[in-house]
Amino acid sequence: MTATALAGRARRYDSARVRADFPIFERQVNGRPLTYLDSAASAQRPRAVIAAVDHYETHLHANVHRGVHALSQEATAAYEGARERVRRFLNARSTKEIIFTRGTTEAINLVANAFARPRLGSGDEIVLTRLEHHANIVPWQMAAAATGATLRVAPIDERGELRFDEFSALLTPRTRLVATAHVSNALGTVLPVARIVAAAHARGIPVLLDGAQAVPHGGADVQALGCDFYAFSGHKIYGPTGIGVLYGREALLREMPPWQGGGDMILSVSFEGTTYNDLPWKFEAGTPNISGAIGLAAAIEYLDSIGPAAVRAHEQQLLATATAALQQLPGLRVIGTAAEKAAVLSFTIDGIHPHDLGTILDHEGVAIRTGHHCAMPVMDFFGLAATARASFGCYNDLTDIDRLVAALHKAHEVFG
Ligand code: C6P
Repeated sequence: MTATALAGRARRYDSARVRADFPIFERQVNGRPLTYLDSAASAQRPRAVIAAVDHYETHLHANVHRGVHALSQEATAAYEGARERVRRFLNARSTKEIIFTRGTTEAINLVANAFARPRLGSGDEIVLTRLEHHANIVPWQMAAAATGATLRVAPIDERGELRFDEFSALLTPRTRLVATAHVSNALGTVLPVARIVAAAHARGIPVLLDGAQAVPHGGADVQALGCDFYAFSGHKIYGPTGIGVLYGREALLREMPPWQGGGDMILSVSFEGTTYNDLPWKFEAGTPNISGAIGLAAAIEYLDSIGPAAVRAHEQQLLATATAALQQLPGLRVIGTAAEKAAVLSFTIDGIHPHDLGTILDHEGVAIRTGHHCAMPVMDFFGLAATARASFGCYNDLTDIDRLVAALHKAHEVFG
């Protein structure tokens, strides 16, 4: 074999090896090998993450930032080390800009409460898109209701792409914030976030990006994106549940009041008054999810060891193959056909309710998500109550697509 061929082979994505890192695939579901196509809801964990959490729980656990004893010091070092790992992953300038949260939802609520509410008044506007997950709608509705502000929603087209000109037209001197998904969870659409940030910043408007569905498919560079806030969840990038991250530009975080009070977010407390801790701890009241942060750092390390770009290229190949295969099936309609998509494939089949589809597929060992995907305005746009959604992760391969297609044929037999 030539050196070039050898190099080509080395570069080839070894999905079998990646899959072997995930012990969940050793089990069967309904007597079948597991075909897991629901990573957009929550991804599976590699052994490296399970081991990191286990090591912490077995050898290191104590509360952080509170003890002079050895265990507390070691737990603190591991927790703050995890923060530094996240900083590097996002290419943030400082760990002061990395706040651990319970997930994307809590990160967005933090910004809605501590950034938006104090700045909003009657007549002010927040601009969203039609593609948002409920987590990037409801906190803004609550903030608007409390302050007299209004939400403006940028429309999408039949492919599930943002109508950029109409989005731009919504940016006015009344706009206080743009909050948009980086990738749509319901359709997979990759939003033109660089253009969105540029258009908003040209008018002095800060931008929050919901990166829950973007980070698993290639990471995110907050300096390159230029956004002011970026949110993501650990469990969608092969880490634990109950841990997530808010990146915030330091200057903005400094100006923001804390949104929850309690231990660890203070420097001193008396009944006369309280002084708040420095960043990032000002926003982390109470004992944090220490093992979750450590597991998240291990997940990032794992993703980096495969290479986010390699994962992305592999998933794109799966998406293209699955889309072509599914489009051959009678009555199947792909919902969301944007030019640029992450590895999310939403579809309907004439005459079969998505929930029935999900149940039949489950009998075949194929896990997909069905329903409105916590994105009811997207469903509403397409005149649907629900879709079936297959989403791909680093451990999927062409066999999973074969099994999905075979299970869909089975559904046709049952309902045909
Ligand atoms: N979407 C899905 O199946 P949490 O629950 O806080 O980890 O993430 C919320 C969230 C926010 N934004 C986007 C774009 C999301 O996709 C999600 C979670 C899952 O699509 C569960 S509803």
